[in-house]
Amino acid sequence: MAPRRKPIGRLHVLTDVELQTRFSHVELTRLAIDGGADTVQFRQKTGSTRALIETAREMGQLCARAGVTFLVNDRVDVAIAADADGVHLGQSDFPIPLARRLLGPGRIVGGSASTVDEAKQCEAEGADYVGFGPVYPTTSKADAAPAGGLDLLLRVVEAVACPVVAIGGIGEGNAAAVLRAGALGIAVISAVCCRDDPAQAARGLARVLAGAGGSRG
Ligand code: TZP
Ligand code: MG
Repeated sequence: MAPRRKPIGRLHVLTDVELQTRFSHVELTRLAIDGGADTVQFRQKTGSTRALIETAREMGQLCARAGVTFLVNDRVDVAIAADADGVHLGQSDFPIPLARRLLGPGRIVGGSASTVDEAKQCEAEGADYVGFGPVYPTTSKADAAPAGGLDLLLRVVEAVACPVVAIGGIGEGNAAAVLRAGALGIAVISAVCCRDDPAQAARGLARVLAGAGGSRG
């Protein structure tokens, strides 16, 4: 298959149907795209593999039609089956080098880090970007590390050459500060998925990103 690396994107919306139950993953994908998200990440920790693949395929089609990058959290198998643009892998997920071997250079492999050392390791293992967080306190991830704040984000940005996407407690009020610290972009769950109007919420974040201009990512 020809390489077709999509952009990593600056506004990653992680879809979640546990913190909220009004919208499905597919509906959240539509709303996020409508609001200007340039990356959608399918994040679902439970359910049958078949159901995950089915949902991922639907999400991927919506994203492809809109020119939006589509990533799958944790599951390299689901990403491959759904022809996703890439995966996002945590510290205890599928190893980054193996994911790269399976996905090739044309797909995105992102890695989670909550320390400078983890970020360096993600990059050394071949990650295309580092998802650093939590930057701010969050209740959206049960086993999240303590919030690292802007200082640690800044150190991570300086420690790696690859782009850093910041996550954890980010919303319209603090997104600009995160970008000023050098993040390429932001990844959010509750600031979009748990809002009354997720599309409108995404639009607000997209505006902050547009206002912040380019980045050091
Ligand atoms: N990884 C680090 S913090 C976090 C993840 C998945 C949760 C982010 O959720 P929110 O609601 O944007 O704080
Ligand atoms: Mg994970």
